[in-house]
Amino acid sequence: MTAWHESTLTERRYKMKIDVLTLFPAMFAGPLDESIVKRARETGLLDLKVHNLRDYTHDRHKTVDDKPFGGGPGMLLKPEPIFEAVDSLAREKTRVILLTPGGRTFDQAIARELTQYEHLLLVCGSYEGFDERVREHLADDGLSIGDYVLTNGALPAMVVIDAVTRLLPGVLGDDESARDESFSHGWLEYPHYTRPADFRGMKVPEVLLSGNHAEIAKWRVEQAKKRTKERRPDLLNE
Ligand code: 21W
Repeated sequence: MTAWHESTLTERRYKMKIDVLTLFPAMFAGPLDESIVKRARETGLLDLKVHNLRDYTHDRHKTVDDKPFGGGPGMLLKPEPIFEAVDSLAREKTRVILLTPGGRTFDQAIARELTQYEHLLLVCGSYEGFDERVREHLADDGLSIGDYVLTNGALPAMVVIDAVTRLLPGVLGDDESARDESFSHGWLEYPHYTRPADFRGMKVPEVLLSGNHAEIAKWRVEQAKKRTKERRPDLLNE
């Protein structure tokens, strides 16, 4: 089978579009202009644009928040600017995702799932969060990155973008991708060492210097299991 057939049949879709809606667009300068995400953007595999929610207001003060009906502390994001922004940015195939503490907890399986969409619109939470009508009528999904309290959804959006981008076809080299697959079997990684074999009296385990590849493979599996049992027993029952 020729290379031409291969690439035709494996149906690799190139270029993902990600739009981000946030009150803090300046936070996104830096993390997404470095490393692998930078390369993905430069090679055209990722088309990323960050939009300021305030640009979708119409009043003089660019108001994006208001008090909750029924009382209580804090402010909520008003629905109008968010609906207007999503109406203007979303297209037929857009997946609209809220970054919100009450969302599904983001993990590697969700990252893989998100690579299947050609357009993501990430809407960052701020203040006490969203008016429920945004959740109910505008969003396709909601994501949290874990059980800790952040100031807003910008860092979570960057975490999602980073994790999804490196999974897009063509973003990692063949080497990196293959390595990645071999480590996604649910255990923590075994210990790694590089030269020197003796650094300030701290020695690399003898087996790794032995050249016995069967022994090395066995040692690595044992170490990975031991580590996982000690540090992440939750991974063993999945
Ligand atoms: C933090 C908004 C707390 C609202 C108890 C019940 C997006 C986030 C965010 C923020 C509250 C994510 C309250 C992990 C995060 C985010 C800002 C709610 C009142 N307390 N993933 N209700 N952690 N955070 N506070 O904080 O928008 S994804």
